[in-house]
Formats: sequence, structure tokens, C-alpha cells
Amino acid sequence: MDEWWRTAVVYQVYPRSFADSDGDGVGDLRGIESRLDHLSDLGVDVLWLSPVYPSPQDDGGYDISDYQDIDPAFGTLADFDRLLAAVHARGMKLLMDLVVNHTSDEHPWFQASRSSREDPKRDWYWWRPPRFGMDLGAPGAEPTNWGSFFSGPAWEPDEATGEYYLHLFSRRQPDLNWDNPQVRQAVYAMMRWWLDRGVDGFRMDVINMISKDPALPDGRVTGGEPYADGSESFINGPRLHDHLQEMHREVFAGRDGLLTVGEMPGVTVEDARLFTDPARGEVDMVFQFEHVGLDQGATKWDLRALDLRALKVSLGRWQAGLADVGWNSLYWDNHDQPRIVSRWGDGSPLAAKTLATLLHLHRGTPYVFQGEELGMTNYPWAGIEEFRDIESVNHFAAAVAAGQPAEEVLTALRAKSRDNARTPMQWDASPQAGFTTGTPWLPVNPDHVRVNAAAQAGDPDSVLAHYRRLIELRHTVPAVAHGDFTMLLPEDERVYAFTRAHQGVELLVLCNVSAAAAAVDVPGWDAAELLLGTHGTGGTGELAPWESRVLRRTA
Ligand code: TEU
Repeated sequence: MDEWWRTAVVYQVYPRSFADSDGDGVGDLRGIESRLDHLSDLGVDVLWLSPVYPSPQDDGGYDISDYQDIDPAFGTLADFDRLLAAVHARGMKLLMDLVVNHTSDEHPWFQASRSSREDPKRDWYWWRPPRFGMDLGAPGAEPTNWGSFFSGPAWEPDEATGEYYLHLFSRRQPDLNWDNPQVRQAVYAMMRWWLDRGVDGFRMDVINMISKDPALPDGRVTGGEPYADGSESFINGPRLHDHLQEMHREVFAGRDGLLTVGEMPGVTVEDARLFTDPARGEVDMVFQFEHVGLDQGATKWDLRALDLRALKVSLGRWQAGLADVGWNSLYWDNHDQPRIVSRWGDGSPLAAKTLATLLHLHRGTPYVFQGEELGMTNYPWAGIEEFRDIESVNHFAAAVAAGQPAEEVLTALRAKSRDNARTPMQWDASPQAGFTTGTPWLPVNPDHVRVNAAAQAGDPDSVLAHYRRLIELRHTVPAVAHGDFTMLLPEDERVYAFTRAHQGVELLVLCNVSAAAAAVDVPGWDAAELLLGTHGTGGTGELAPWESRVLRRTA
């Protein structure tokens, strides 16, 4: 089997915020094409595009109204074909975002479905009458007590036909009914259409939510929340493996050189082994969420400090769990996460490098989110009016309505809002950071005067140069891609240390994830070669604040 992605690094572009070619303040496909040298210089193998399909943009394009076209804000299908050819000409591959747990409410499938109870597409979505004989829209008449991920109930009343439809995300993102075989065939046909056009695979949005328990039982009510958590009924649902295997047979079988990655909130390492076991024919790798949940309480807005020992337990378990069967994906940032250098670092270039070293020396396929390779930071949000993300805006309204002080809610948004990832890419020090000549749809981070691609391009000490070396190590040192992983110093609260071993070559990775100097004692490495280090210092003695080292020795 061709598992080329075991040595690959993926770069994620969030098209709205990457590069704007026409000055309307929104990034576009021609903008991306004009910046492909940045990706080739970095050395990445794959470009993953967040959604570029026609969309009302209720959820940043994750609400799709036509799966087989390009949103005019981003360009045309001809622009897409040009971009794809340019990506391939540079020896890179292109992944599309596949968002098929739900469509936009403006998708023709949903328009038909909502038009009447007798419409042939009625059953393509989850329609249910009000319960207990109550009136549509009456409090408590929702078919289940589930809350949506974006605040409020997961059911929307629809006056025209007197029933509710299910939406796990916004009310403008109705959930498709994957139990209906016509839905599945329509999705597979669409996927084949993109593969025939030349794309190299898919990142599959919340793909472990497509199978729901058809009984739709109520969820458990957790303390203080107005709506219940229904996830037991839709995370890794009853027919999920069947659906993924069918998709594999119908779409991927007989095609080579592809990559599939399933985004799976709530997935366990035991599940992930099944999803990514090549013999089962499901997906190549999954995005799991355990590590990005370590700095929260009951919800992402309930802020907690990261305990480095817990990160070791978590990532270490995933490394061990997928060592023989399956494969890991590795990520810090994406369009849903705050910036790692602000989150678990101190915002400095040094912290950005060390957090990058930590992640990129693990076994798995690393994903770099635009700007992460520059050490881009969270935005200094002044007030609620600056946020655009539906999750943030809805959460603020709901939390304040429930009596939480606005300033407290803002503190959580500043730390965790998805908009932190979505501010424009920082190309240079000019007023709009080289992102647009117009007014950007989200403000440019004022730190772009220091943190930008142009300033780092020729600087061997830059975060960008560090990422380039990490990617090169994965391509040139087989132990980085293939080596066995062993966690060291599990009790150390500041130093994250591990070894990788492959065919007589051993690597030792030491990362000081703290602002204080830290002593380390790992015997036998003093004569080892320094492959990469933030300070140019070898050996194992004391690590400076935020210092990291990668050492190599041969048995
Ligand atoms: O995200 C799924 C998901 O469960 C979370 O990351 C969620 O978006 C949120 O951050 C919870 O706090 C995927 C996409 O990546 C996200 O952008 C979409 O909004 C969502 O699905 C719906 O398509």
C-alpha cells in the first residue's frame, strides 16, 4: 500500500484569511495561488483548503449550499483548476474539506426537504414533530433536549410544515440523514467528481457524527446548562464504521496517492485504531481532540492552566496506541483553535519554536495552520463587537443572558475564540500586513509589524526557518517519520522529553516548556550530535527558558 503520507507534512489554508487578490478584504483562490512559493519554500507536501464552496458563510464556509462549485467571493471553478495545477506543478497535493454531516439551509436538498412533508427529499434530513403533543415552538417541545454546539437547542421549528429539524451546529446547518442510502450515494458521487477533477483527498469535517442513534434519546443534563449533551447518540454512532467502509469502497478503492483524514471530536485511541487500521478500509488518520481539551473544565470556555504532565500522558497514550496499527495526525493550531504560542507559550518566537519541535518530533503526520510557522499570536480583542465567529458571538449572548459578567465571558473569548486563528495572514509589515489592499474582514493583528513572513524569510534564526528545518528533518531523517516513540521524565512539570528509535539510530528530544531554566539528566547523550536546537547548545545539562534540542546518536 502507498502510505506516502507517513513522511508528509500538511499545510492548512483558511481561504478567507490567507491572501486577497482583488482588494475586497476577503482572501481568494488567486491570492492563494500567488503565495504558493511560501508553501514550497517551507517544504510542505500537501495543501488542505478549508471550504471554498458556495456558502452563506454563516459558519465560515462550513455551511455549504452547493458542493460542486466555488463561492464567487473566492473565485471560480476555472480559478480552482489553475490553483490545483499550480499546486501539482510544485509537486504538492491538494486536500478539499468535505463537510457532509450537514449542509447549509440554502442547499437545494434542504430547500426541497423543507418544502413539504411529502417531498422525496424529506427524509434526507432529520425531521420530527413537537413532542408530548405540544405546540411547535413551545418551550420543551423540541424532539430531544440536546443543545447545539453553537448555543441554544439543536432543533429548529419550521412553521411551513409544522416540524423541527436537527442541527448539531448552527440553525443554518441542518444535519443530513446518513441512514438514507440516497444521501450517501449523492455524497459519494460528489466526492468522485472532485477526485476526477484531480484533488488528492479530503479532510472530513465531524465525520464521526454522521451516524445518529435513530431512537434519538434524550441526553444527560449537565450542571447548570440549559440544554443536554446528546453526543452519546451521535459521536461514533451505530453505523459509522459501515458508512466509512462503504465510502471507501465507493469512492477511494482503486485510486492511489490519496489522503483521507477524519475530524473526530470525542474519538478515543481505541476507536482511532479501528478507524485508521488500513486493513479495515476507513480513513488514513483522524484528528483527535484530547490534547486540546486539557486546558479546559466542563466546556472550552472554562479556562484551566495546562499541566505538562497531563499532555505527556495524553500524547504518550496516542503514540503508544497507534504504534503498531493505525496512524496519528499531529496538530496544535487550526481554524478552530487559538494560537499555540499564546495558548501554551509566552507569545515569543522562542516558545513558538520549542512548541513546534515538541509536536513535529512525534510520530504521525504534522499539520501546520497558516501563520503558525511565523509564530502568529492571539489577537488583542478589545470588545465583543470585534468578533465574527458564530460560536463566539452566540456564546457571548447566551452567557451574558444567563447572568455571567460580560468581562468574564470576554476573558474566555480572548483565550479560546476561533477568531484568534482567523485574523489575516501576516505577509509583511505594511498596514494590512500584505493580506489585502482593502479593508480586511477581520482586523490584522497589530504585532504584524514584527511577526511577518517577509521579515523572517531571510533570517536563519526565525520561527519560519525553524519550521523549515523541522519539515526537512521529517523528510530526511527516517527516525523522525518512522521511529518508535518512548516518553521520558513523565513527572517533570517543565521539560517534555522523549526518544525516537529506528534501525540503530536514536533521537533524543528535550523541550523546556517553561520560562525558567530547567536541569535535565538523561545519561549517555553527551557525545551525541545536535541535529537541531534553539540555542545551538548540545548535550543534556541545563536547558535555558523555552530551549529545545534534538540530539542524534547511533547505536
Ligand atoms: O468543527 C467541529 C468541532 O467539533 C469543533 O471544533 C467546533 O467547531 C468548535 O470549535 C467547538 O468548540 C468542525 C469545523 O472544523 C468547524 O469550523 C465547524 O464550525 C464545525 O465542524 C461545523 O461544520
